[in-house]
Amino acid sequence: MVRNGFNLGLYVVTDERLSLGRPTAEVVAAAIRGGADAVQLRAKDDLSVREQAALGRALRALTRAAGVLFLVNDRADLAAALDADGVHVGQDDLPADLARHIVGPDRLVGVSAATVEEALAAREAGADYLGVGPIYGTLTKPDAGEAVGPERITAIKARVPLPVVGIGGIGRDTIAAVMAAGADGAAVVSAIVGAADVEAAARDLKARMLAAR
Ligand code: TZP
Ligand code: MG
Repeated sequence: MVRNGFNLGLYVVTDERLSLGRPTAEVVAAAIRGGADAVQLRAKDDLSVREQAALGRALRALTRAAGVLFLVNDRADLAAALDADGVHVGQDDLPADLARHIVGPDRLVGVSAATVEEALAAREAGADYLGVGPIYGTLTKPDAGEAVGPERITAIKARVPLPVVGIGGIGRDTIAAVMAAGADGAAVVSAIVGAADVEAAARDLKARMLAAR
């Protein structure tokens, strides 16, 4: 059961709009070749649920074949229907306890937390891991709020016994600081899906992450 031990490591989050016109399944396949440990399907208003379902089936097949974790952003129903490894919810989505109700006891529920208070509440509601950020400024999520800096990871790890991935503005120049602050992994959108060479970008970030761990 995935909740008994999981490594989010280099956690790639999809964004069709940043993928330079390349199909997301191809981008994800390249990121996996480069060493991605987890993939999150994140499609905001750019894809209908039907389109998300079709893409989700393709990503589930790719990740399963590679032994890579597969999570779905926001939609617990889609995560369960696709037999994903988990769902990731934000502060405006289903709370973790209700997401758990849909995905069941065996799948991961990840929660976005920007503060120690949000992290404690997420743990109380049954979260399995936290996405903490935005660590640095990012153009990818315009409503992400103020950058909290890597020190927020350290503060949350000191109070909340859950795995933490940093997110927001993480790339080749910042991933080491995120890991040094105590993160268990790093979630990356633009620095991977928007790279000219996705596989090389993932490989470089993975090496920097492992060196800093
Ligand atoms: N949540 C907080 S920041 C962010 C999300 C989804 C976007 C991070 O994107 P990038 O391109 O890695 O800065
Ligand atoms: Mg959300």
